[in-house]
Amino acid sequence: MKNVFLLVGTLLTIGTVACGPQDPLSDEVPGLLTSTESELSASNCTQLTPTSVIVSGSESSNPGTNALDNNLDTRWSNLGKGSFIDFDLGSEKSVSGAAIAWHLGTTQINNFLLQTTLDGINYTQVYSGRNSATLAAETYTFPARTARRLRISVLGNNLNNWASIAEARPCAGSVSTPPAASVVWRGDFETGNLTQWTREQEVSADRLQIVTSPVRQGGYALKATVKQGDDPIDASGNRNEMVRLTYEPANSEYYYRWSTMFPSDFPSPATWQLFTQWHHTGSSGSPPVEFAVNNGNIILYCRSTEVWRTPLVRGVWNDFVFHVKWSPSSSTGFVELYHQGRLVLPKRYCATQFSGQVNYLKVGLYRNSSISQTGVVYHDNWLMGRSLSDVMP
Ligand SMILES: [Ca+2]
Ligand SMILES: [Ca+2]
Repeated sequence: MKNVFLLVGTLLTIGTVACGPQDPLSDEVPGLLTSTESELSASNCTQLTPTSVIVSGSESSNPGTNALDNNLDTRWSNLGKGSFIDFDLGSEKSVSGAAIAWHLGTTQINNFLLQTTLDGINYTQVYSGRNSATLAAETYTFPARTARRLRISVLGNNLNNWASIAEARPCAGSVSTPPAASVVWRGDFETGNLTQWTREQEVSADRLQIVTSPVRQGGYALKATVKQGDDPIDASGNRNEMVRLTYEPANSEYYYRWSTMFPSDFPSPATWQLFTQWHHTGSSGSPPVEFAVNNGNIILYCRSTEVWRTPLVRGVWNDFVFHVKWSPSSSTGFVELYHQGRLVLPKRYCATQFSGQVNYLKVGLYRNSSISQTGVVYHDNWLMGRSLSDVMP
């Protein structure tokens, strides 16, 4: 698709009427300045039409509006490193780049910066680079951000200190939704590795693997494997687990989302196997909050008391949304659980911490050492937030 620079139909505000010296190169390459449609096109740019433009200065014959007149034969020019042209978007908009057709771009290779601002005072540099040797418009991109103005600052070129731009436009950005401020952590494995987590507890790297199938979300999930005898931390039971040091403070309240799949051959004898737990920072006693499989059921324990169970269904993703108030007090702390999109456990008060301790998250598989069959569990889409809307699909 061709994006031709659009003619600007509105009256533009120009910040200068200064008369500077003439660009010594402006007449050196006659014949190269004839506009063609292909030269006016800018790929990878959904052009925004500025409502006004200001410049740091300009030759009287080459004002800033010349960079917006849809004509490659006209240009904005100013002498001096740091000369800038600055476009007002009229309101705050998402921008992700600038398309620029440089005057004499085949011979003048410019060093330039792109900056954006919300308030017109504080500018953030979002790009720095050089143009290719071309008269055609080039698009220079950066991660989408919200801005009121886009500034192009020219720091000289390979031949002189003139800034000369035939046409330029800001490019619209489609802002990828950033995590809401209340999302405090993602552990969805979409980095393609384990780096979202604090550390691993595994006997070897084949026990906690990133896989591309099955996945519940995105392109990657975690495959946790436990074989009899796996004991990476010289403790009771067999395990391989991811650790996230969440350290939720007493009286804090969080929402968690994740999905777990037990494959069709997952063993579930009549003994405990934890797949998600909030472990206390102390070393003795059972973790305050545990999700387990035992004898064909998924069971949630709070301080070792069963508070919910459902039959284990293998080969499907179990989607959990878990709401916890962390407290060592059984009248203050609570758990609340959604499973497969339904509220299955309304607020249930229980002590979710030990007094004087905090908890941290462990995900993978941790089971009674008597189980001989290899166990595999898949985990994906972990997210920790402060509100239900953070974690609900
Ligand atoms: Ca022009
Ligand atoms: Ca994922």
